[in-house]
Amino acid sequence: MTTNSGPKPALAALLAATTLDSQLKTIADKVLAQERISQEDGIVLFEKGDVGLLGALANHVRERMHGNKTYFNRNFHIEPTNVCVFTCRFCSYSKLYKNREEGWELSVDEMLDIVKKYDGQPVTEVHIVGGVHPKMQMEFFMDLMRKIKAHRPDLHIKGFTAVELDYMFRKAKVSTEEGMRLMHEAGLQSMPGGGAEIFHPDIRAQICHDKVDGDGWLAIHRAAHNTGMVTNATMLYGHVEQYWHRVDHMEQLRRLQDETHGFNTFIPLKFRNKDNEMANVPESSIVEDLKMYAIARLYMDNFPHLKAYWPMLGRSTAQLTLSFGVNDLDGTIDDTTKIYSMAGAEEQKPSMSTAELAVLIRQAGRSPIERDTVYNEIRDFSNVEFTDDEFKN
Ligand code: V47
Ligand code: SF4
Repeated sequence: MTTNSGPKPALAALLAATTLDSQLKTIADKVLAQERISQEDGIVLFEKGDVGLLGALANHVRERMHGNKTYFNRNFHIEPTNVCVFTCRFCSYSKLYKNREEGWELSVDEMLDIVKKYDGQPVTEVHIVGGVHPKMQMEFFMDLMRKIKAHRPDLHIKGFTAVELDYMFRKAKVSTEEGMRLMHEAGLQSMPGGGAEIFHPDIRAQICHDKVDGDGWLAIHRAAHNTGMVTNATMLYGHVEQYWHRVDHMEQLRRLQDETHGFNTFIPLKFRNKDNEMANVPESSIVEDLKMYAIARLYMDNFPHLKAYWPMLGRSTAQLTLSFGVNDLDGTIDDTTKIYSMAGAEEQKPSMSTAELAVLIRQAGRSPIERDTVYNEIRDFSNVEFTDDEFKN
């Protein structure tokens, strides 16, 4: 962490402007004094904050916490299935069980073959996430994880959203704590942040009425933290929710983090409207997206990291977010993830080599740092020179 050196001239000028709204000035003073902002403050930021001021404030906090460092990791995805028992209206990816011949279902061996494709490559993480298939139960995934670990013990397994785990534990008739312990013993080391959407029941009733509710999502992450695992948290924004629902969502995460300190990263996910039941809902603008990242950085004061998921946003917007509070761009990934391309994401073939990702970060004036899943620094790519071959993926 770097130390606070006071606001940069541009931020100081914005704060000194006589036209600055008095509520915004009070909130900005709190941020500079490293005081926590309230839920009411969060709503004021959404309603009154302009993108310039929010960006300058969030950048101040980002640089106070991380300087120029921008993290990425080398990972790949396994999506076991897109068959799903649930019916989230924003989902462009899943197929109901009755239509399962239109989707895919991978066997343990097929998934192990994906892992083996990376033999000898310097990936550090496999991210396993998919639909909730009624026949793929806890034993199936424990078997998968044991086999991955037997093949490659150093590969970190980040897997399963709270939605998938909630279903698995209920089917296996184990408590959340017991289920989490068993999954951890089988090889699960951390959890991604998916399935959170917006916690408020009025919004869940409209967009994802049949999967685990907000309290259930939080209980699963609490149990993971108590088992010694770290997890991430997401928020699907820019659809039918109001600003106060976003603040309420962030508040619940901030409270759990005060209790457990088990969250690594907060990831705002922009709703995309292609080929889903919410195609009539317009997508948020880039300005709205940048404001969302900035407010997340200001509000989530106990979350060490703020991630922009570049396959969803596209490369240029991802670069911009690095000046709006973001200090992590997820991974090099390869093109095995389909969740976003099917929802209309910018990147239809999300794959970037380490060289491409490092240069993208350097072009934004930041220092690319390769990390492992739990943010141990592996290598600083600030001054590394790449060959033409290294830009290929
Ligand atoms: O919960 C689904 C989102 C999430 C759409 O923790 C959509 O490192 C936008 O959480 N428009 C799952 N978003 C993926 C996820 C994730 C991704 C990358 C990294 C990490 C991490 C977590 O994807 C779902 C949902 O919120 N999603 N459909 C859509 N149409
Ligand atoms: Fe299933 Fe996840 Fe799609 Fe919801 S978002 S329908 S839980 S795959």
